[in-house]
Amino acid sequence: MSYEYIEYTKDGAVGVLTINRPKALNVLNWDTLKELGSFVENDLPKEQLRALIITGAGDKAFVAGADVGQMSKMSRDEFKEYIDYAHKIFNLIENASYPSIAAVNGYALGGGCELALACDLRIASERAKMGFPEVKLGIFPGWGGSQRTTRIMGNAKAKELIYTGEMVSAEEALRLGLVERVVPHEVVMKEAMELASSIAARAPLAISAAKKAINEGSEMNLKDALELEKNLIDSCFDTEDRAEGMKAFLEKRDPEFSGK
Ligand code: CO8
Repeated sequence: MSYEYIEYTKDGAVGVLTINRPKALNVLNWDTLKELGSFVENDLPKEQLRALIITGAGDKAFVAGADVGQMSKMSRDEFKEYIDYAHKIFNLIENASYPSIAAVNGYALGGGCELALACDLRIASERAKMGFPEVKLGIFPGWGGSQRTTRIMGNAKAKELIYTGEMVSAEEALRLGLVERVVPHEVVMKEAMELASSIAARAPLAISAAKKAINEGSEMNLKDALELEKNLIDSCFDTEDRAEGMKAFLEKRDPEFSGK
C-alpha cells in the first residue's frame, strides 16, 4: 500500500512514524487512521526494529484528535467502525513486542491523546497541550482514553480531565503522569531519539518480556502477575542475549545484542 498521510523513516534500529497532515493538525480522519493502521499492522518492518517513535508533522500538533467533521456525518455503523478500528490499532501499538514512544510535539487532543497513551512512553514539547475535549462534542474519550487515562493517573484526576474537557499544559501533563518528560520544543525529537536509542541498545527480547510482564501483569492480581513474571524471566534464560549480556559484563565491555 502507498501512504499519503504517514511517513516512515528509520535511524539505526529506531523507526520514526510521522502522522503527516500538518494543515489539519494531523487529525486522524478515516483515511489517515486507515493508513496508520495498515502500516502498523502490515507494512512496518519489524525486523531489527528495537523502538518506534510516533510523532506529528509540523510545528503545532501531535494529533488533534478524531475528525469532528467526518464524525458529524457518520451513520451509526460508520461511527462504530471508526471506534472499533481505532481500538484495534491502538491495541496493536500497545501490545507490540517493540517499545513505542510518543514524541508529543504540540496538541495531543482527544484521539491524539489516546494514541499517545497507547504508546509505552511519552515525551512532550513544552508547547504541547493535552486533553480530552470530547465531552464538548457530546461524546467521551472512546478510543481507549477513559481506560488508559485512569490506569495512568487514577480515577479522580482522570475524571477531572475528562469531565471538564479542558486542555492541560505540558507541565501539568507531567505532573498528572500523562507524559514522562517535558523538553524544550526544538529538541523534542532529539530527546525522543536519544531515549529510543538508549532502549534500542539494550536486550530487545528482555525489553519485550518486561513490556509483556508490565502490561499483562498490571491487569492481574498480584499472585497471577508474579507467576507471569516468573514464566517470562525464565524464558530469558535460553536467549543468546542473556548469555552475551552477562558475558560482556564480566569481560568489562559493552554487550552486542542480536535479539536472539
Ligand atoms: N477534527 C476536524 N478538524 C480539525 C480538528 C478535529 N479534531 N482539529 C483541528 N481541525 C482543523 C480545523 O478545523 C482547521 O481546519 P480549516 O483550516 O479547514 O478551518 C485546521 O484543523 C486548523 O485548526 P484551527 O484553525 O482550529 O487551529 P487553531 O490553532 O486555531 O486551534 C485547536 C487549534 C485548539 C487544536 C483547535 O483546532 C481545536 O480545538 N480542534 C479540535 C480538537 C478536538 O476537539 N479534538 C477532539 C476531537 S474528538 C476525538 O478525538 C474523539 C476520539 C474518540 C472517538 C470515539 C468516537 C468515534
